[in-house]
Formats: sequence, C-alpha cells, structure tokens
Amino acid sequence: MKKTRFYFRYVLVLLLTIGFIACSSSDDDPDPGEGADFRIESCKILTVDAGVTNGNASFEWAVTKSVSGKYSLTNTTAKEVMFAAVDPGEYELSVTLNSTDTKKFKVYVSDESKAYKTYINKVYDFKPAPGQFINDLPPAVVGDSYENVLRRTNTYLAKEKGDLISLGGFGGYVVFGFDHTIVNVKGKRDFRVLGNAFWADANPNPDAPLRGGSSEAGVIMVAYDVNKNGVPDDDEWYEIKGAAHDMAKTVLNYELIYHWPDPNKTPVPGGGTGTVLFTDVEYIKWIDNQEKTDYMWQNNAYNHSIDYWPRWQNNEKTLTFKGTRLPDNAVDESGTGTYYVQYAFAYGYADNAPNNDNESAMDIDWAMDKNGKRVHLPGIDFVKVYNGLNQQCGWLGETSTEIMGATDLHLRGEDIPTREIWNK
Ligand SMILES: [Ca+2]
Ligand SMILES: [Ca+2]
Ligand SMILES: [Ca+2]
Ligand SMILES: [Ca+2]
Repeated sequence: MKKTRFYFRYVLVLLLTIGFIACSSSDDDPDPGEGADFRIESCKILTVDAGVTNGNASFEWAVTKSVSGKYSLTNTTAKEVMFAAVDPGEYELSVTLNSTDTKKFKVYVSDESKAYKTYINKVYDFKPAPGQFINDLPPAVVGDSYENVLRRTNTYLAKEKGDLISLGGFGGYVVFGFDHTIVNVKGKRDFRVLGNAFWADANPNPDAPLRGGSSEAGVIMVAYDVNKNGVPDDDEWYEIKGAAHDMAKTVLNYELIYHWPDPNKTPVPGGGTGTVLFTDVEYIKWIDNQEKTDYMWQNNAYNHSIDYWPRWQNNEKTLTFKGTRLPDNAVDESGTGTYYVQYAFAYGYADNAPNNDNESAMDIDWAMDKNGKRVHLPGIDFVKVYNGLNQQCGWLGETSTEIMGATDLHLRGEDIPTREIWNK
C-alpha cells in the first residue's frame, strides 16, 4: 500500500514537470508563425488544430516539406487537418488563415516499433452465401460453430501467402483488417485484394472487346476506424465505386433471401458423372426484392456431394444478403454451353482481374457514401468484400467470389497510379 502511494506521488511529480517543460517551451517560442512540433509513428493519423478561435477564419492546409510523396492530408480547408505518412522523417505542414497569415507545424514521423504486416492481420467476420465451395473453402463440418469457422478463416487469410476462401452466391462476405492504417496516398492506388481471377487464353470469340476469363466481381467496402475502438462500426463503412456501379443494369440496395434447400428438390448427392454437363438440379430457392425468384442449382458436373448451406448455420432456414448487384457478366461464347467467358469490369472489384494486374489494386479515393458522393478518407483499417453477382453459368455453377488475401501497396513499395473516376 505504502509502495503504491510512493509511486503515485512520483508519477504526479513527473507529470507536473513534463507539463511545466511543455508550457515553458511554447511560451519561449521565438517565432509566432511556428506551431508546435508533433511526433507520430508511420501509418498513424495525426490531427493538427490550426489553433485559432475566430469562427470566420478560412483555412488552407498544405504539406510544405516531405521526405516522400507517400502521405495523406485530409480536410485541408477545415480548422483541424488529418495527416499520415508512410515513410519516416521530417515533414512540415502549413496552414494559411484567411488567405494571409501562415502558420507552420513540424511533424516527425518515426518508424513503427514493431514492423507492420503488409498483409491481412485479422479476419473479423465471415458470412458466405450458399454455394458449391461452401464448407470446403474453408472446411466446415456439421456441428461446427461460427467461432470455429471464423478461426479457420483467419488461418486461411491472415498470412503472407493466403489460401482461397469462397464467398458463395450473391452477398456472401468477409471482413478483415490490417495492423496499421493503410495511408490514402493521393493519385495512387493503396491496396490490393487477392483472388483467383484469370484471363482466358482461348476465348472462342476472337472479337471480344473486353478482357475476360474467370472474373467474379466482389464489391469492396472500406472503413477508417474513426472512433478508434479497433473494430469496424456500421457507420464507418464506404463502398468503392467500381466501373459497373453506374451501369444501367446495376441494382443498388439489392436484397436476396436464400431458403433452406427444398427436400423435394434435393438430388442424390454426387449424381453427376463429370462427363455429363447438365445434371444440375434446382436446389436452393432465392427470392429478391425485385420480384424475382429462382434457384441456385446444385452443380453435379464435378461430382459435388457437399452441402451448399453453411453448415454452422444449419439452424437458420433463411439467409438474407444486401448490397449492390452488378450486371451479369458471363457470356456462353461457345453457344453450346461448354465455354463461358466472364468479362471483367474495367476496375474497382475483387476477384475481377488477376492478382498481377493493376486492376486488382484499389484507390481509397474511389470510396463513396450511401448517396454515391465521393468521400475523403485519410486511410483505412478494414475492408469488406461481398459477392456482387447473382448469376448461374451452366456447368460452372453459380458465380462466386474467392479471396486469398490483401496487401498494403505502399508498404510493399508498389507504385500504381490511380484512374481518375470523379471528374468525368
Ligand atoms: Ca490513394
Ligand atoms: Ca470503429
Ligand atoms: Ca468462384
Ligand atoms: Ca474466382
């Protein structure tokens, strides 16, 4: 008890001393144009207040010295600006008040104490829709709990070389995060979502105007941890506006309800032979909010004998998913059902372009709010990917987004210019 009190007094004295030094150094500030100095770690958001109370003041913030272009400056006409940098070193911010007085702030950016991971740190949520690879990627057995499956999903995705997981049919999703904030560098793409998309090397249609092959667009959402509680909250999410978001056939606020497989429609498992292409059977009924209903067919072309319904949700008789539904992108280029080409959207989706293609890389500046209006985020901590397609492709079965990881492009030293999408 005595000891505790001693430490308390010691800490109190120390705090008072620090406080005194801090006050006296700002009192002695030789230049009224100089603001305080700031110290911050790489990839952390710093908020700097211009420090005036005049309600009529106008503010114009800028970075006037930097060690590299890998930084973000957000809210540049507000009293409080947000700054974050990837590379350690000395930076200078300046704010011009009422277009006349300029005030300068030094920011010392230090290396992180423990090296950041360039890849996913943690999977927060995994809710796939029914599909032919569910209970397989990752595996789940009858009786598995959600917690077990989430742990398994972490072992698949939260590492440098990830393994594939399937999101199933429309709406199925995964939410993951990083151990740092991915900085939104101006004019550059900031992160990549890894899937298993590939370009067809033998499209039967040589005149196809678009790139295609296996492209199963997952819609991407991003979140900046505004309230710093370490988890993504509902009001922190923004959707990345990809190339298909403005297309006429895109349905915003699409909603789909899957129904537990109808026992009268369920076929004998493994009934297909692998050589007979169309042994598919109506399997899981869905009803959407566009007055349409149909079935996800059970795909027997590969002797699928597994359950499509997530086994850890066997006590739920319906599963509801919401989001942006993208236009169907598959074309049977053979005309006989043997060769489907899924055409890629130009940019902005997961599992849509190969992992070594620039179009699997995203710019945080493509994020928009619920009204489709551009938002300016200093960086992001979390990413959500959901399947944006509700589509059957013959013997290929339903279109399902796969994910095998995600990376911070700046930490990896990948310099990929953005596409300007907002000034068109
Ligand atoms: Ca950017
Ligand atoms: Ca949060
Ligand atoms: Ca797939
Ligand atoms: Ca895929």
